Amino acid sequence: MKMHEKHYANRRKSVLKMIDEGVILIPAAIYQIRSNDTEYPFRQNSNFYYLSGFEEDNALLLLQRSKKGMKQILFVQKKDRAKAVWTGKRLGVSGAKKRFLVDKVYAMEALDKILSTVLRGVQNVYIDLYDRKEFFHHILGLCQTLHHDRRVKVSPKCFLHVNSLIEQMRLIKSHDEIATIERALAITAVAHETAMKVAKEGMFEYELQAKIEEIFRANGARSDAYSTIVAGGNNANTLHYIANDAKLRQGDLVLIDAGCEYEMYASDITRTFPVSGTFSPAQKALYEMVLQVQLQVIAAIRPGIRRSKLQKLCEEKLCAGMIALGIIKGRLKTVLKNGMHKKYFPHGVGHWMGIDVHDQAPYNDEQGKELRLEPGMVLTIEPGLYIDKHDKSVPKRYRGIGIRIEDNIVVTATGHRNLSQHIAKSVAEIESLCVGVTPAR
Ligand SMILES: [Mn+2]
Repeated sequence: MKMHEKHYANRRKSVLKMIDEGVILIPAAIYQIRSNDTEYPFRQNSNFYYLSGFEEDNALLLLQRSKKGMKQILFVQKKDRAKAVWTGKRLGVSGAKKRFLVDKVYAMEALDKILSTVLRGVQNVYIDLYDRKEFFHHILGLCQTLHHDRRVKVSPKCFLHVNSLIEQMRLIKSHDEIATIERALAITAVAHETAMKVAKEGMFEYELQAKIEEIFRANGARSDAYSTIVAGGNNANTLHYIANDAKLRQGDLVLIDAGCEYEMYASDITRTFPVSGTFSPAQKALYEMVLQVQLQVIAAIRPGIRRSKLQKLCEEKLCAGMIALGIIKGRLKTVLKNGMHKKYFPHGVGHWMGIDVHDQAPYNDEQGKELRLEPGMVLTIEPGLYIDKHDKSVPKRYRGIGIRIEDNIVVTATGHRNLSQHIAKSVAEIESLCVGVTPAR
C-alpha cells in the first residue's frame, strides 16, 4: 500500500519534535558486494524508508531543528544517462522535488559542501552510531574541520544515536502498516499451505523452499523476510537450520519457518506438519500440547501486559505439558526454578515485527524498565519444543521431534487480533491439507 507523501512528512516532523536542537542524518542503504563485482539484492535501510518511502540507494535525509524552526532536506543521486543504460532510471533532483514534501532537494555530490554550512552553529548531531561507521566517520571528519576552524563559533560536539528515536515511533503501527503486513501474510499463507499439500517422502527440503519462495515472488513479494527454514525430522532441533538439503522421510515432521517481505513489511510464520500427511500418536500429543500453549499465550495478549509475562506464561504452560507427557520428571515449581525446560525451549516467546522481521524497536524504556503492550504493537508468538534424537532422558517415541508454531499478532484497544489465524494450524486442518483436501474452517 503506497502511503501518501504527507504521511512520511508527518513522520519526519514527529522525529524532529523529539529533539530540541540539532541535525538528524539518515542515509539510504548502499549496494553491498556479494562477490567480486556483483552485489546482493538491494534492500533499503528500514529507518530511511520509514521516513521517506524512497527506494533508491545512495540518498540521505537531513532534518534540522533550531530556534528558526524545522527543516527537511533530501539528497538524491543525479540523473545519469550513461548509467541509466545499465541500471535503469533514477528519480533525480527535479523528480524528487516534485514527489517529496521536503523543503529542499540536492544532489548527493553537494552533500559535503551543504553540510559544512548547515552544521555551523549546530550542537547535536543525531546519526547511526553503530551500523554505518564509514558514514559516521565521514561526518566526524566534516565536523572536525569545523571544530578546528577558528571562524566557526559553534560546531557539533554531541553525537547521539538517531535510531532510538525512530524505533520508538516504529513500535506502534498505523492502519496502513498493519494492512501491508496482512498483505504479506496472505501470500505467506498460500506458501505454507501449498508446502503442506505438496510435501512428500523423498523430496528434498530445498524443493519445498523453492516452492515457498516461488509463491512469494509470483505474488509480488520482492523477497523473503529472512532465510527460509525447511527442517525435516531432527533438523528442526537446530533452531536456525537453513541448509535445507536433506531428504524428507516418511514418519517425520517438517518444520517450516518462512515469511515473505511485501512492500518492505515482514511476515514471520512457522508451521509444523507430518511428511506423510498424518501425525503419529506421539507427534500429535506433542503438537497439540504446543498448540494449546500457543493459543493460551495469544489469548493473554492485551494492552498493559508485558512481554516477560507472556514468556513466563509460555514457559509455565510448556513445562506443565512436558511433565504431563513424561518428557520432564519433577514438580512444576522445581522444574521452572531449575530451568530444566530450557533445554527443550531455549528461545524467546516472540519478538516485535514490522519493516524488519525482528523489528528494530525497544523492549525497555530509557530507564531500562520493560515496556507494556500498547495498541498497534505487532509481535510474534512462537512457542516450540525441541527434542534431540540422541536425548536418552526422554521416552523414545518423542525423540527427534522438533515443533514450533508461530503467528503474528497485533495488540488492539480491547485485546489482540491474530493476523495469521487463517493459516492452517489445527491437527485436523493440517491433515486435510496434507492429503490434498481443503479443510472446512
Ligand atoms: Mn519469529
